[in-house]
Amino acid sequence: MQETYQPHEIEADVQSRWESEKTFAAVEDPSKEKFYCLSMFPYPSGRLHMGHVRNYTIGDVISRYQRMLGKNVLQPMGWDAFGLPAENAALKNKVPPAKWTYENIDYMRTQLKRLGFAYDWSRELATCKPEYYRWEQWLFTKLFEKGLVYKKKSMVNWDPVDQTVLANEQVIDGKGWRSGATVERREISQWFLKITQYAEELLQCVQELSGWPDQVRTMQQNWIGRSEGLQFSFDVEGEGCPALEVYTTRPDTLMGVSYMAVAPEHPIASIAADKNSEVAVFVDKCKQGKMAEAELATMEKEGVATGLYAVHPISNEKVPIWVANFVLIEYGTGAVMSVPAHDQRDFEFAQKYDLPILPVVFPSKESQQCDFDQQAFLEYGVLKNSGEWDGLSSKDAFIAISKTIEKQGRGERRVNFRLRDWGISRQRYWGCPIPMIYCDDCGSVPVPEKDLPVLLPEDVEVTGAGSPLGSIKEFSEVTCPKCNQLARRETDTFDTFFESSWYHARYCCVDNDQQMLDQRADYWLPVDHYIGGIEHAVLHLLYARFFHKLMRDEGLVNSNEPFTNLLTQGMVLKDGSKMSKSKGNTVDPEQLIKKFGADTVRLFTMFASPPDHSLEWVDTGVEGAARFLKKLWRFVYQHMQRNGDIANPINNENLTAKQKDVRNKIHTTIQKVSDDIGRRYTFNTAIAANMELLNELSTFNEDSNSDSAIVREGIESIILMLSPIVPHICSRLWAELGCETILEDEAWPQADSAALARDSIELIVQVNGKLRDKITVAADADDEVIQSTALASNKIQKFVQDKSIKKVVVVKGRLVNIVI
Ligand code: ANZ
Ligand code: ZN
Repeated sequence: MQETYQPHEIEADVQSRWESEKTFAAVEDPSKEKFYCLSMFPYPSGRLHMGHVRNYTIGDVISRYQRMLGKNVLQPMGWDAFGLPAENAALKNKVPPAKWTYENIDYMRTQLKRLGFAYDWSRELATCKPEYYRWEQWLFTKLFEKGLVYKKKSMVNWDPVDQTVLANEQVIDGKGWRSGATVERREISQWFLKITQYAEELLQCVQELSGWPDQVRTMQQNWIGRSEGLQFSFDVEGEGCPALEVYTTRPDTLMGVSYMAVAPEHPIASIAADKNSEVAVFVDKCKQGKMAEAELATMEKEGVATGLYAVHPISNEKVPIWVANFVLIEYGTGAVMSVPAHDQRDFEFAQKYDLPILPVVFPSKESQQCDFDQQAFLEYGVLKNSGEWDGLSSKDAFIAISKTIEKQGRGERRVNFRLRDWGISRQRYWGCPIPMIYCDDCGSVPVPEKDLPVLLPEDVEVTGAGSPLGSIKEFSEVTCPKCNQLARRETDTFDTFFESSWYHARYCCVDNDQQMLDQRADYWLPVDHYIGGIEHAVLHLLYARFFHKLMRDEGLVNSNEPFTNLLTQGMVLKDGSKMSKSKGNTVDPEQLIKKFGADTVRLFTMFASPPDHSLEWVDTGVEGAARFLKKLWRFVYQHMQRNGDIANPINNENLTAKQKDVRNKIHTTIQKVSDDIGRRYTFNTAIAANMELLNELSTFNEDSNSDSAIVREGIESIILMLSPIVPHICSRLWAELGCETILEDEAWPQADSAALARDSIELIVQVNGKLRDKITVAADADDEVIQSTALASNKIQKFVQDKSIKKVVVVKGRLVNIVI
């Protein structure tokens, strides 16, 4: 054994053994319990960053630990390879996006291998390859046949100078990122997937995802946003004006309506704009600014009166109709009945424009408070100022008022979801072509199965002015599959969330070129543990859950949900802010690996904080991790110098007190670390416990063969326990110890109960504070055992006899006091 720790030599050697022996190739074996561990695959941006390293180390620790528990583990890796950055890079460097992407993949693959992750590389996939995306094209055509796909007009960001559609992230302060031109909103026709048809099931199943963080479950629920309410119409005064349909979750507040508000895109706004220039100006202004939903909550509420009036369905009074920027055209009916006394947005708007505030719901409990001059009262309560409904609770009034409106034939109660259908068309080049053909006679025709995949031409020049696909005749000019006349191919591509929605399933059978999925998917799925960033808590996870259900309904998988357990890692920070290129505070993992080796980098990222917390990067922390590995190495080296690779058996009976103490430490550490890694996922405390154990072993002199046997037991335990985290050094040390097995085939260590039980100890027993006896119990006996041992003593029995016992106080390690 070498005297000094040489990480680079060791890591290269161990990795080449893993590769040549295919140590981590996963083979389906129905006789073994499977464990599918998946880390979110990276976008091949060029280089790994610390966030990747941390995420993938977490996944690797879980995978390797599960393998040691005897599970049949699958841990795959691949590339989320389509997307905008490739197009931007192409523009900048004049290389085709495909070339840029493939080069990045090669580079990052080498980096991942250098970190020693236990991936089954034979299952690697890249979503930009036809072997992959052909199957999502195929599924899309199936969904089209099922009516789960449709086309409708929807708004995009239009750059009038570059003549191109911009992604949201390409619009900076309302201007095109390249041209600087003011971005316009344009309506164009796009494809949608009917995710709303699965809204109820997606919501229901969230409740069963007990292996997910509560925070993520709540975010999913809020995004789906189920609400129960009443949808009904108000008549509108004036000739030719259609009735105004609204959706409300608070029909109990109907008598408090003081105005109506419609979205700027609502037909009534257009009617008013034709007659009234002030309305027209306002509507135009609203259409320009694109509005993220988050902004809506905080933005200044603005509006303008249309001059039109609705008629209240109960009081028959005139209610003014306003156009307001806080009403969304996409939600509900794009119009609301405004009740300023009970809705905060309506309240602020009413104050600003001096509209009446009519309270109709009042507190029913003392704990509730209201001050209608200050703010809206949002809670349920008791009705007043509401005629025949006065005195009813909000709940009862909800039903009673809804019934009245339903009887009038104005509408009905219904369930609404915030969730919108998923717009999947992107006017981008570097994505999966949407497999549709437009024919003048036949309309939209899906590409027949025999013509799939629709190949994306890879050797193209990107100019920034629109997608190049439109001008490539060989791509866009086709014959109609139905009538054979000249037709046009769709030149839009899928939203890249499409690819990441089903890669978890494809890993199970990447080599199948006949089918999207086969029965191997049902062996591995669902994913047992999924690890990734919190930034994917809503969209990616929702789309992947949706796709899983689509695939299930297509008979491709038999599970309902894709991910049983979810771990969302925290951010990697430096100097208190997120590591990012734009802030210039990144730490390059490659440099660190060059300097210290992969194990040190892995150790530090796991030691610095628990995985779901943010990690504050400190350079000295990495050095500390390197020092610990050196110390471990030296300790094993010294033991080997004294003792060689002899492994003597240990007989727990014949040990000295000191020896028993050390064994006890070893085995309590095994217990703790098993819990830290297996249940709590606190790898930092697992590492700390091993450091402590190593310290304890270091203070113990090896004076006899049985001393050495115990030290060796300690060393073996540390190596096994740290092997998921720092696999290279552990693998080598294991071999140095002369073990015949390879470390990767070893089982997780089990705590020895004989070693866990401490020696017996003596306790004083008092009755009413007076010493009456002494008892002997096991050192780790719990209070119950101590109490019953004390009460069973003959001497004590004499004092207690038939008197009733008020209480028994146990002072750990010292005494028992019985109060009678
Ligand atoms: C009257 C009312 C009175 C409302 C009241 C609330 C409180 P959720 O729960 O998210 O479904 N609303 C409906 N459509 C809207 C749109 N397109 N843009 C903006 N707001 C809209 O919210 C439903 C409530 O949000 C509806 O109930 C409506 O305001 C508003 F004391 O109607 B409510
Ligand atoms: Zn045709």
